Amino acid sequence: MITIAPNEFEEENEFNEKTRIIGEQSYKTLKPTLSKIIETQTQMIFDGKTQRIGESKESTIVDEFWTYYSQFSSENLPSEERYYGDDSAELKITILIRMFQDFYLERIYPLSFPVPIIQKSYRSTKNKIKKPAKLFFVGDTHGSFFDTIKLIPFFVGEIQKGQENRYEVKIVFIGDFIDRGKLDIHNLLLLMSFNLKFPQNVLLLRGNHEEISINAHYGFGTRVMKHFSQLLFASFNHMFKDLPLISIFHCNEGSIMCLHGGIPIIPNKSTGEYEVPQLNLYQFNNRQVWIDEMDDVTQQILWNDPIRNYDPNSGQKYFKSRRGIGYVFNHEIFNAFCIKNKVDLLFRGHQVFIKGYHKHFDNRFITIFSATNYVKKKIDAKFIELDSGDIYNFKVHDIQELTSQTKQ
Ligand SMILES: [Mn+2]
Repeated sequence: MITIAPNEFEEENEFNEKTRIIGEQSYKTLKPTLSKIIETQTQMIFDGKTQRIGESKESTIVDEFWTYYSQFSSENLPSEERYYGDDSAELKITILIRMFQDFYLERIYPLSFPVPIIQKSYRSTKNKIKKPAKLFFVGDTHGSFFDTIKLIPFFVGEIQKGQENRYEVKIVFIGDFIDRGKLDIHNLLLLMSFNLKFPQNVLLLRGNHEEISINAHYGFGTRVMKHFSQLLFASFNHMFKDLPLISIFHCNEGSIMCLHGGIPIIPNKSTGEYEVPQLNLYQFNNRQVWIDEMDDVTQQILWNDPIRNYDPNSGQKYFKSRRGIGYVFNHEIFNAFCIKNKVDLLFRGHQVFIKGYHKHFDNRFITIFSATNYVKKKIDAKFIELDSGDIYNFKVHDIQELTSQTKQ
């Protein structure tokens, strides 16, 4: 038996019997409401009433949210109790959710496409001086509106620089936008508006908190029910299921993958050995509101972690996670996954590190954490900047060093 050094920042038992029961109850309670949402949406598609971003008057809703959130800064935060327009807030949020869901279902990947992977290629130029793209990766924000409000004006500036100097700018938020921090509804609405305002530049991936048994238990659900309704809580969770799990950027030097948790493992129960899935062949059952209806691979992409203090003499390559769901995996599993899926560099969130990031496995598996306050812990929150022509020399930015400013 090897001893693993205790890690006070690991989310021990984050998923437990209590969360499973709460999740199951919430899911069962919301099921009729969820069916109604699906029915209404399907009818709208049949009636030809779906409207794309930029083609409808509803797009002014995005501008309204965008303008509303522009008044806030780290020094002037919105109240947990007040929402845009108050009386009309729920209706407007519902429209925003619907537009956001359409963005992922229609524009990013079509309804018939089973694998929620977003692929982007930057192989077009071999000239390193002409930079084809700048990529930014943000880890868990967990309702830390205080930090998000600093990040977004910085990114708006970067998008403008990209337009002026003709290179692409992609910003990926790697899940866990809600729970923990009290301003999580605001945090999510701001990120959704940012995504819809700059649809060519911004991507939001699903985290393990964008699932009902977790967000019914860790704060978001309680807040949505208190300030709004069960219907809105159902609408949010119906939308979360359509967020993509993975984004891949193919660059000259190699491919970069982003996902929330970790490498999925298919254990062979009789031999103790394992396989790693080839993701584009794997039959996903990922678009599920509730964790127990997801396939194993999807669950693990959202929940797995790397082993931190690995003893190579132990012979064991993976363990059941102390989080209560999923596995922790070693370097060998990461390498096998990278070979099978042609990945060279991977960025993920999910784990808290006091310095805001951690490089694992020969600096090829990188954890980012992007909230300065996390359950009463002070974190040196970080985000990553990467040039697609020079992927291994990425910059690690300190969120505290960004100044809070009003958006133009
Ligand atoms: Mn997480």
